[in-house]
Amino acid sequence: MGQWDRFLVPYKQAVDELKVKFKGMRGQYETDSTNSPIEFVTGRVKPLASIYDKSLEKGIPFEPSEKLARHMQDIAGLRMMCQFVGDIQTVVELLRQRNDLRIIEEKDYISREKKSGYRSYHVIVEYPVQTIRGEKKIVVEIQIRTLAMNFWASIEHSLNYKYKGAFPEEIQLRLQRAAEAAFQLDEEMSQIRDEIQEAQAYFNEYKESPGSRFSADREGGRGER
Ligand code: 0O2
Ligand code: 0O2
Repeated sequence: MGQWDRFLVPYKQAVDELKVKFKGMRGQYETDSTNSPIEFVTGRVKPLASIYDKSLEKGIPFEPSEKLARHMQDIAGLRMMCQFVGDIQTVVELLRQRNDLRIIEEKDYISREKKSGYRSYHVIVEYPVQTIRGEKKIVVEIQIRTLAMNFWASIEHSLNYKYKGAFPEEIQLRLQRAAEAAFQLDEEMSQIRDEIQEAQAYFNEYKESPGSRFSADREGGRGER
């Protein structure tokens, strides 16, 4: 196993463990029949090519080292998606209450969006993983955002990759406007949050009831649709 592979093993472990734990939080809301502030969770270890690009950008030597681990805070990254802007603070509060991780820093790109139009709430944490050589504290970046913010960020990220950050002015302007439109959508949805959640609770209950065409009890279950 190469040096990089060895260096990245605990990062993968941190991502895998936190993914299970965060998905578990969503599961607990479901068990309680309460609307979950978490819609879905994804996670990844930063690909080596991206670590290389970012180390050049930040002027950190590209080598598996303590310095890199300290200065590149998103080698392990988790993303938690929420339906409503208001859910984001609920999720942040849930993270603050946990005793299996320590929050190092919070970055609020929602009240103060980036110049690109990017909105998201970042929580940088230190998470201990147990290895055969003892405990290792891993820095993890958790991005918390709404589905609309995620939609915008995914699109912008792909375009960024294509244009290598040097967007034509027209595209940059449109992206900024699209970011505002996405935020408007979030605001509109927040206005009818109660209505939406009532409908979702009704749908979930109906889905589980015997005889419902969505019921797993019924022959064919979900696959019947
Ligand atoms: P389910 O049953 O689909 O909810 P793994 O390879 O298992 O380690 P994982 O979790 O499958 O990794 O992949 P990843 O890329 O980290 O996370 C993708 C998860 O996010 C998948 O759920 C997708 O279904 C879910 N996802 C992606 N986009 C959306 C979306 O727009 N809405 C919703 N609700 N979920 C989305 P799982 O974990 O496979 O479970
Ligand atoms: P990836 O894996 O390709 O997404 P700092 O040193 O704190 O000033 P740093 O370390 O870049 O700067 O942290 P920042 O800006 O707080 O957050 C980094 C990550 O946030 C990025 O990772 C993106 O995932 C996301 N992000 C930040 N700004 C934007 C943006 O304008 N558009 C999009 N789509 N995402 C953004 P990377 O490094 O891009 O890696």
